[in-house]
Amino acid sequence: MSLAKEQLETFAEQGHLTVTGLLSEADVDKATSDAMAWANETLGNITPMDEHWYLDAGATGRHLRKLDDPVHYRAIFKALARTPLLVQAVEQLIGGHGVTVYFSQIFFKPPEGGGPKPIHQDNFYFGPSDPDGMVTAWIALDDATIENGCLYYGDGSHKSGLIDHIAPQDEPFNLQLPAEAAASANMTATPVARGGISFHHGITLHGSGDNNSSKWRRAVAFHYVRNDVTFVSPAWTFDPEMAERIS
Ligand SMILES: O=C(O)CCC(=O)C(=O)O
Repeated sequence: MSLAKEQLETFAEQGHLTVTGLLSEADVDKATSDAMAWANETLGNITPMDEHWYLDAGATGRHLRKLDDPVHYRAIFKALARTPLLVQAVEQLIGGHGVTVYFSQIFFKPPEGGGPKPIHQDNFYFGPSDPDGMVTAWIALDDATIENGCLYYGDGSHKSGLIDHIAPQDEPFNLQLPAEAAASANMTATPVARGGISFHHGITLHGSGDNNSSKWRRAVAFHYVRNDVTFVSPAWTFDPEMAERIS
């Protein structure tokens, strides 16, 4: 068991939990280097159509804002998602009947202007049959601070259910709470040290700020689902071929 009873209680109460010590520094180093190598390869080949979706509009210079499905495409991330202590923690949080990484994403948030991620709920994107059957493990590849755009969470917001999201015309890739709901959400900054993991429930409100610093704020998110869960009301179509069964 990698999580203590108090940690499970915190997750149940707050809808998120930050944990350190589940990953080795060497594994985080390897993941960060591989993320940058993949980003550079991608930047060399990106199609004009994908530019709008994947480039960070706020950044100084030409940088990606994200890349999808590292667990499917990159051996290092596939291995990272199988780290035994991490998988044990996930199974404690969503149940021990086997889990799959349904989707995964690297968030780059480059220095000097990397853009924000508006407030949203992951379950709005995925629409799982059991709202408690998914958890995101968000892994800090750099120290995530208020200055470089750490996550913000609505503490306890997973108890209030899903809210309808909108897809703004200029950024349809950022499904998000309508302005009024976002303005009234009570969000708490949650800095995470490099290598730390912030787990969040699929309904927990979360988002992140701009990167106003000279440092990167890179992170990878593994969206784990319990194997008996189906997707009954997704906002988007996710390619099931990208899913990687873990246990
Ligand atoms: O890293 C970010 O800024 C956003 C992360 C996120 O939305 C997620 O992990 O679900």
